[in-house]
Amino acid sequence: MKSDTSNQSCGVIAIVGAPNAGKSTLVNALVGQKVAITSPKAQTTRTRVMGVAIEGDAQMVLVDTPGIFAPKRRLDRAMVQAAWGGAQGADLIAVIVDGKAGLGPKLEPIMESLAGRSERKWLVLNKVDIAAKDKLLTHTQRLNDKLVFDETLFVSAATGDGLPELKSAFAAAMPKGPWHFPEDQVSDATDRMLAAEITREQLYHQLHAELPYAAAVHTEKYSERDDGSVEIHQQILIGRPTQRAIVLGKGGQRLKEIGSKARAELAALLGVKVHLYLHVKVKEDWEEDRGIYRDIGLDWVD
Ligand SMILES: Nc1nc2c(ncn2[C@@H]2O[C@H](COP(=O)(O)OP(=O)(O)OP(=O)(O)O)[C@@H](O)[C@H]2O)c(=O)[nH]1
Ligand SMILES: [Mg+2]
Repeated sequence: MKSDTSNQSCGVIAIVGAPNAGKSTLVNALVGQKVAITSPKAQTTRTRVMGVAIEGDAQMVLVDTPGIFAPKRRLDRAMVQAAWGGAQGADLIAVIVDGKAGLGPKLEPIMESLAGRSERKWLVLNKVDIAAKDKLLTHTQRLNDKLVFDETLFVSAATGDGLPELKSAFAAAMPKGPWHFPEDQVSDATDRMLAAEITREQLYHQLHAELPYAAAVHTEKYSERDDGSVEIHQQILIGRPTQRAIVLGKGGQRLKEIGSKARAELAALLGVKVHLYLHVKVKEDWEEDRGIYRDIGLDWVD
């Protein structure tokens, strides 16, 4: 913590929006390090993750949330609850919108729910690198007609375009007060949680179709060896026996590749050598298992 705290400011910014808008990519870019996993598939983020960004004397606690969508399964309902819970009591709600997609059926209900909330709301149009300028302006107009935003900003979380401006604006909006987190802390997730998420990200990146939605990663053992390296044992939980062959791949090659990519990335993030052991387990009702929800960091919803 800095010795002179009198000039410090600190606040919570809730990052909400439809699935796939680029919320997690944006949080990682603002923090300057991966704290949340991302993928081209919708509904990647399952729980609330806090990323901590610093600019001058301001500390910003960015709450990345699961994309809010129409919940059907128990897992979906728990994710939606985590998303809205993340917005609770925030100093600022930043609504992240895919600048190419604009106001679609997935965003409409979110805008309606936001209308009733008293927090300050900012509009962040993301993906300006792939959105046509005239479309962006039309989207912005329509969104501002729906809801009064205090600010509208344009960024590309992928290329970094507009991010310095967004970060400065966020920093300036933070209330005076001491920092919540030590200077070197980038997220509220434990290394154990991060490890499970990094493996799950590889499932999203390396497997196609619907499988990643049907899978979860459960850490069975996480321990430090005497030489400082960490040993991690994880189960990849899948819902159906037929999915086992997909995760394993020919001769077990796919699982090996998932493990090797996840291990390398974790080692880089944690700064230590990592021994990662993965195995696939069929658990048809994992979505009804309270223990898994605790693992993921979600509250059980009835
Ligand atoms: N071209 C482009 N792609 C982006 C940008 N930001 C994010 N993406 C891509 O959009 C996809 C979704 O990004 P995520 O950060 O996982 O989106 P999210 O909003 O967190 O999604 P959920 O967690 O599923 O709600 C990924 O393939 C990203 O690489 C951007 O500024 N430009
Ligand atoms: Mg996400």
